[in-house]
Amino acid sequence: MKTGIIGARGAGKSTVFHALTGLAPIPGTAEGKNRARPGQIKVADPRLDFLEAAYGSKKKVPVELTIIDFAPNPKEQKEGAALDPSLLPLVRDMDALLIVVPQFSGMERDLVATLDTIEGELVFTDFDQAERRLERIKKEKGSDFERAALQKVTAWLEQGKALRLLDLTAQELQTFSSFGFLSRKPALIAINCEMERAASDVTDAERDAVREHHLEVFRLAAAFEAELWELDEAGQKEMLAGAGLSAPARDRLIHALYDHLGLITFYTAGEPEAHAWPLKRGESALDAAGVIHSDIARGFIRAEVVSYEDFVPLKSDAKVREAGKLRLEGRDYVMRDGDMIHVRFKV
Ligand SMILES: Nc1nc2c(ncn2[C@@H]2O[C@H](COP(=O)(O)OP(=O)(O)OP(=O)(O)O)[C@@H](O)[C@H]2O)c(=O)[nH]1
Ligand SMILES: [Mg+2]
Repeated sequence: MKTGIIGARGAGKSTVFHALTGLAPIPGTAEGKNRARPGQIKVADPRLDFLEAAYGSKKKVPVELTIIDFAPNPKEQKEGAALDPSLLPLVRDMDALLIVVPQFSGMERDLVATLDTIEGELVFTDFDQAERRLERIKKEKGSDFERAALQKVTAWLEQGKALRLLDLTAQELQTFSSFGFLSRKPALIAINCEMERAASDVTDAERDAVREHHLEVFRLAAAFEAELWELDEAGQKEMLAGAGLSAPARDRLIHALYDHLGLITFYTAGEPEAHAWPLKRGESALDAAGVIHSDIARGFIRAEVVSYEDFVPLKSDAKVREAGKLRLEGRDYVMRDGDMIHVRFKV
């Protein structure tokens, strides 16, 4: 899961990255691969802590989400634009976007207007890409399906609408799988504000405007939260409470990402390690096996599943079996949030 941060020059993208990952921005101009800097957020998970304790696991492996900070070239990124075009190949590779809208002293931008501008930019970028592709395959034999799909897409984009809002068939999605259309990516809006306003709610009008685009929005005070990394846990709690916040922004971001991307968590737990894994809602036991290891998916025989709720009062595999709470499931079983799974497989 890779989420890339975009937004206007100086909107506070690198400060948001620092706030979320604890990694300070690299000074100076970056080049090549270094223009995309990854940072990890470990997802805090009380269920995983419980499993670690119940099994006496030697190791705990939480879900990690990857956040990417890009280094835009000020000569390439136009004033007010959310993207440096020379970064496009890197941004197309993201699973989701985090769009930073600045509302701190010295840089106040109206949410709705900024969102409209950025959406327009994403739509135009996709339109341009689709048009170029159409031009290239215009006379190619055997490209009828792709041509028709691209025409459907360009007709939609021409109306200024994001691809997020367009129904595409499974086959069309397959055709576009390597395109990385920007206006199709799930995106979260992060309003980067001063500490005093971090705890205030997004207004109904703002939320409605955002939802119209099928997006989600939350507030954070990036500069304030970046400073938290210098304190111990107790100090952080105190600082957050002082600002009227119950949790750091990274927790709120994770919840928003999980909701917005339709993710669930499943577990593999035992004495060696207690491991949490992310999965898309609706995916199967076979998909889950593939997330763990491709060999396990290839040799899949069946899955032994117990739900976390059933495990909690029993606290051991033996008791789970005794109580008849262990289920045998096939490859098509649709995984549920909190499932603990043991895959039987042969290679
Ligand atoms: N007061 C305040 N200042 C901030 C906040 N976030 C960022 N800034 C300031 O805004 C300036 C730009 O922040 P960056 O995080 O470098 O912005 P950026 O979007 O990464 O900038 P580019 O990568 O150059 O486009 C810096 O001087 C930050 O200190 C904030 O929440 N509050
Ligand atoms: Mg930056």
